[in-house]
Amino acid sequence: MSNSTKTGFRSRVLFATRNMNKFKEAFLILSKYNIQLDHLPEDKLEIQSDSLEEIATYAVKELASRYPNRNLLVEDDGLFIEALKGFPGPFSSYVYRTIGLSGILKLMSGRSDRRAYFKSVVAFVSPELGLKVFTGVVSGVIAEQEKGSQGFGYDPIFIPEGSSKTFAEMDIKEKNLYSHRGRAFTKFAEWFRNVMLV
Ligand code: ITT
Repeated sequence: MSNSTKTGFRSRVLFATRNMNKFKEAFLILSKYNIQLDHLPEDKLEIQSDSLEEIATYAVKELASRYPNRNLLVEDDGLFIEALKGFPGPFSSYVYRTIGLSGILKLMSGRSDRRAYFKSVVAFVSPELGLKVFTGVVSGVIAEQEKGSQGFGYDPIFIPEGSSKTFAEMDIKEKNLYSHRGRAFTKFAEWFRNVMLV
């Protein structure tokens, strides 16, 4: 019997993201808790806001109007660089697509304060359990140059506290031990397992 059949429809969760890397990382965490994560390759509605919580909450509620009676998840992330007063933060996606990693490294050139953090906000909603928000943060530094070929997005320039490697030099399992996503989805999984008795 497959895992998804065993866990049943009620405890299955739909994760709306266009980013397969995010999905794979989240899938690995939830599978340890016996929670079946299904991929919904759909755009989420992204409002303009300084708050990742507000962006994720709005998006998951809007999704619920299109997919009623389901357990739904969205995740919004940001990279916050201290020396740049939190830039790119909620604009991380736009900044990645425009100036990219080389643009960030240029802005950081000659700066000794390289501290930064990643934040993940996971928003869940279902008719049975209502709305819940989980956050995960990882502190680290911006590398002097791009390193590694795994992962996605800002991974080649972010070194988490406690490691000397960038996220792009780690496989998914190792990245999950440190990452903002690992922390947020672990919080979600512990809560969901308890309420659903998965
Ligand atoms: P969605 O479809 O889920 O929105 P996305 O890739 O657009 O996928 P976000 O808007 O949440 O995701 O992410 C904002 C930016 O931060 C985006 O450029 C990502 O590539 C980047 N990012 C998010 N998580 C990351 C991680 O774990 N490592 C590196 N970059 C990350």
